[in-house]
Amino acid sequence: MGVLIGIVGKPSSGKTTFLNALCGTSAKTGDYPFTTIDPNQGVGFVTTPCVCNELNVTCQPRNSECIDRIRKIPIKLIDVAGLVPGAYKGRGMGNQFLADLAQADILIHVVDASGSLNEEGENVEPGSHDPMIDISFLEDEITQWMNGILKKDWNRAIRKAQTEQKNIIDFITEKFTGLKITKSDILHAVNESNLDLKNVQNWTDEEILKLCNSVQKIGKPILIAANKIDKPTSKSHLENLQNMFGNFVIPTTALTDLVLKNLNTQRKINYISESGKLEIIDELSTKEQQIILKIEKEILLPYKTTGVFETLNRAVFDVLKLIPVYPVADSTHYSDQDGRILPEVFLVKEGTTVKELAGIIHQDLFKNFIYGVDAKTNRKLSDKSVIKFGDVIRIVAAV
Ligand SMILES: Nc1nc2c(ncn2[C@@H]2O[C@H](COP(=O)(O)OP(=O)(O)OP(=O)(O)O)[C@@H](O)[C@H]2O)c(=O)[nH]1
Ligand SMILES: [Mg+2]
Repeated sequence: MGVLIGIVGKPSSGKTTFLNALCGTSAKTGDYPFTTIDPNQGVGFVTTPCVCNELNVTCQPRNSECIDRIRKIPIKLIDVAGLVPGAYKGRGMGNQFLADLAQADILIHVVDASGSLNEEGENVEPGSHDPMIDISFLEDEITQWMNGILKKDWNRAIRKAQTEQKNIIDFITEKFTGLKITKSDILHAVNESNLDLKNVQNWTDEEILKLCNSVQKIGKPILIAANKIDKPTSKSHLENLQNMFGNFVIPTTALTDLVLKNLNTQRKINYISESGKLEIIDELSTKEQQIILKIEKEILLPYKTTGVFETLNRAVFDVLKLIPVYPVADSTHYSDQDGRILPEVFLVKEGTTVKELAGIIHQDLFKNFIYGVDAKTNRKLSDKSVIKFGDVIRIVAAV
């Protein structure tokens, strides 16, 4: 359970550096393709204003942190091997990494915006490779991977489903079992693809591929981190990407974030990645001073931050549209049974009902659900009431 973010992209685009910057991990990075073979995992965090401010209480978080009334909520990340065209057929590191992404809710595509690597992640004349190509091939690979899963034993499975009079949406959902794709994602994708559910045996290969592309867009959306913006050749590519994909592109420099975090750990600077705030607190070598000056001028002044943290927050709140909710056992004191105030925060999909929240907390609460209580207003909530951003909720269940 919990949110999992997959970091994907061609070799050497900076995926592992991105993970290390976000999670404080020290997984191996390198300027040659396929440095990563087995996936690396880490835990980063997203932030949201904590409800303790509005309620004027001091919270005692257990599954998260609260610093200056900002909740830091942990998020799991997985960084996989570089992806090359034809990976779904086994090229490069092949299909394995696709399986590693099965449990991901969203993918962050780390792109080399400086255009200095070809599709295989090999060095080319800086600026000469168009990152637009990487974006279409990556989406294509994920779609083809899903297509392979859906089409496996397609004709036989369709006949069987029809004899058993199985609902076709259920049938497709089952095909994607284990890929964290829901029935409502499939329904949405089928509707978007204009496919005739009564005529499934006549769907063409092209139509099925189109369906898989919709399933990918809905079930595993991709946010683009235009990385290496510290390199001069990234400027024009970044503009093109932003013109094409708008808000789905975030300018980033993972290496810069990591350099600043390392200096922060050494207590030479105070650096807050979330805001881009930087302050020198100890003597720096001439080389370090030059690095800081360059970063301030070329990154923090024009872009405000290195973009790394923003990518994660945007993935969780803007793309996945998750909202924070604080379950409590005592709605008067906003606490758990032990009197701990606002101990937990959960991230749930917009539109989640109170009863669904009960199920997320514990299956027993779902089974024995009676009603919910909005702790801010003390109002009773029915099973179908929809959770709002920052709600504090008590679930009342039969014991
Ligand atoms: N200039 C610059 N270099 C970067 C940035 N991010 C990563 N790099 C460098 O790019 C190279 C590749 O970084 P990795 O993090 O190993 O890339 P990867 O995508 O994990 O590569 P594979 O595991 O081989 O697929 C390393 O030399 C990094 O230091 C960045 O923002 N700017
Ligand atoms: Mg790597």
